[in-house]
Amino acid sequence: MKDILIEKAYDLARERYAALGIDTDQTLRTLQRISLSLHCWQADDVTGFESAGTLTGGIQATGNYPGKARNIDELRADICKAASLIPGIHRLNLHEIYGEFKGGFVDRDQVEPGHFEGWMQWAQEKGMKLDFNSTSFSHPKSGYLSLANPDAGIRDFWVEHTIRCRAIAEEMGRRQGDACIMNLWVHDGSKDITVNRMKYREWLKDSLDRIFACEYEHMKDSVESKVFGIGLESYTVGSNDFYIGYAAQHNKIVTLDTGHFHPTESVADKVSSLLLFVPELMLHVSRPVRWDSDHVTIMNDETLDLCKEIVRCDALDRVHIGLDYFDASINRIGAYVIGSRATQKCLLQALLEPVDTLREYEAVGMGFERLALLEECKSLPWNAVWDMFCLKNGVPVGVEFISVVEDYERQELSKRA
Ligand code: RNT
Ligand code: ZN
Repeated sequence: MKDILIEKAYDLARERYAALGIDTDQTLRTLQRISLSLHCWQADDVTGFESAGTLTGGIQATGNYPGKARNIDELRADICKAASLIPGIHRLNLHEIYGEFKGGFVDRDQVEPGHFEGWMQWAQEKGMKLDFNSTSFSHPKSGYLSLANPDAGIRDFWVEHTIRCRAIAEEMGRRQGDACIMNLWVHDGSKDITVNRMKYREWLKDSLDRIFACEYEHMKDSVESKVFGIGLESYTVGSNDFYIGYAAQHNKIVTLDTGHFHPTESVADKVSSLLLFVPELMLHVSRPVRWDSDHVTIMNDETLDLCKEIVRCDALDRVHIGLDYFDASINRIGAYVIGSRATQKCLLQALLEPVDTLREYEAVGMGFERLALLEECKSLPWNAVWDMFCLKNGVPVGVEFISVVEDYERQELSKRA
């Protein structure tokens, strides 16, 4: 699209929004400051570089579209390509199984910051900050239970793993001069009716207490619940209630994965409640289709509502926005770009909301006016502001990124067996 057309459309949009008291120039500056935490695992279907084993832990990447990243170099190239099509400066969210093990096998209770030295250097060169995750799945000792395993030896193994992951996150945070968030999600659960639900939760709580015993300065802990995993349908040790209680008591960040709740539950509505009791939130923005399917995030009502709640709570500095989906059925770089840009479009619309006026209406019971304005906001020219954001950031505007992804597929991805 011609720059002049984008500028003209933006000027008109600026006036439309100004009439409602919204300064779009300011909005662009605010959006510029929001970094997404891009999940490294979309490029290779959550495989990582530890072993070529299968994905376990109740999660699944479905599809076999060609071009999956097979090694660190390919993964890094893919992430750079995706990042070049997403406006703004973003973070990278790594899992422990993405360490640089240089052909050797490093078990999870042996991992060290040195295995991420290459990532830390690479991230610094690229101007990307890192977040981190311990990895309980895809390992012979995973079974159905890791940190909540009745076998003390297995619990100790995973406690040691997670303690080491926190030390890695601390090193990442120290080096990048900005806290690294380490997310803890374990798949622990049971396929069938469980009659000692309390016992496993006691073990999980005890393991967490041991893991968090050491205080760090440059990393922050977040804990992620879910409803159920595949093969673990009847009981999840780390449920929502469990982690909300734990996080509130221990001042930890709660991770809200948008696929980890009952399908009609509003994740957006959790933001204001949680922020009264826990310091910060981490999001795993995803798209559940009938279950925690991890479809590519799109600009749907759920994501829009979530972003609006963050802005309405004035909580942009307390909510970290990560993505978590893994679609192996389409071009994986395209999947990154679609999901990231969709999340940013939702944030933009949230920032463009005339919330002061809406709140004035609400305060005096002007329900019709509030609903009318909310409806009108949906068709205001936010897309002209979005196009300007892309233009200013030097990334393709509108559909232009599609052909860039196609070229990359022809030149790079198609050569991967
Ligand atoms: C699984 C959780 C978890 C993982 C990633 C790979 O249901 O959402 O966050 O998707 O850590
Ligand atoms: Zn998640």
